[in-house]
Amino acid sequence: MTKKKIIVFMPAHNEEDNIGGVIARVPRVFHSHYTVEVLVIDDGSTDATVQVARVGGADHIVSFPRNKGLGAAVREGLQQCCLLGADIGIMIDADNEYPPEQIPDVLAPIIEGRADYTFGSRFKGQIRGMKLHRRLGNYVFTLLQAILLRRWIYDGQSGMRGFSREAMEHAHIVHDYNYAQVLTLNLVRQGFRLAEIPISYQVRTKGQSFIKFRQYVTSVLPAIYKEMRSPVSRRKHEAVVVHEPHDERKQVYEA
Ligand SMILES: Nc1nc2c(ncn2[C@@H]2O[C@H](COP(=O)(O)OP(=O)(O)O)[C@@H](O)[C@H]2O)c(=O)[nH]1
Ligand SMILES: [Mg+2]
Repeated sequence: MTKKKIIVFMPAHNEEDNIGGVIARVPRVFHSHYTVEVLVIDDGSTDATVQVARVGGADHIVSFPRNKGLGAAVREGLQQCCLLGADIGIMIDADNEYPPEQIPDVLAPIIEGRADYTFGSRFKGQIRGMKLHRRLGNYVFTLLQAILLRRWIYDGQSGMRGFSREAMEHAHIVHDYNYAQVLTLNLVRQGFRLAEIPISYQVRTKGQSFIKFRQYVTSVLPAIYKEMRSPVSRRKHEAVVVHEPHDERKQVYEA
């Protein structure tokens, strides 16, 4: 039997201190029907990110000659996954904040055909080291998405997300600066099924966050407006949020 393919992709900008550790922690064999490959989207890094990724075992590296932004990098990651023949894609930040060991958990609802788009959810799981202002910012932007979608979500800014092939093919990211909110608004509005899986998160100990409050707010809010104004055609599924209970065995589906 020919195996299907999972591609784990990482947007990275100057992550030489972290990316090697993330790649090393990606589980390469966890499902008998799937192979696992690692793709790095290097967004014009000026440090040794590319060399560290290559030595660390990345199967594919795509480099932008100049920094374009995280939204552009994730858009490229989704397109490359399709070009490389992935049946499932999962993005994870290259800064060692999210747990690669939980990739199988985050992908389980997609592998089992219960969801098309998944988050590793920090706020349903465990968070270490997040500052109060970041926590509040996350609550506000998550609440805004919940209101716009009229559905409860827990972690609208997660940097660990899984995608079915169909979701990758149809995802649209309206701005280059970021993807977090507009991607969810876009996919859920199209009717893709979202599931959130609790994960544990540890704020980075090396390198620094790219987020600057003023730039973030003035970029993200207009992009959310633009996304909500753009028409989407709905998929065959009714959009539902599948809340994953901590015990995987007792699944509860909420329409
Ligand atoms: N493509 C791209 N990725 C970036 C940029 N800045 C940061 N990243 C990556 O995006 C991910 C999340 O960035 P980070 O700065 O940690 O954001 P935070 O976790 O929300 O504080 C990491 O993998 C970074 O390497 C950028 O300008 N372009
Ligand atoms: Mg980070």
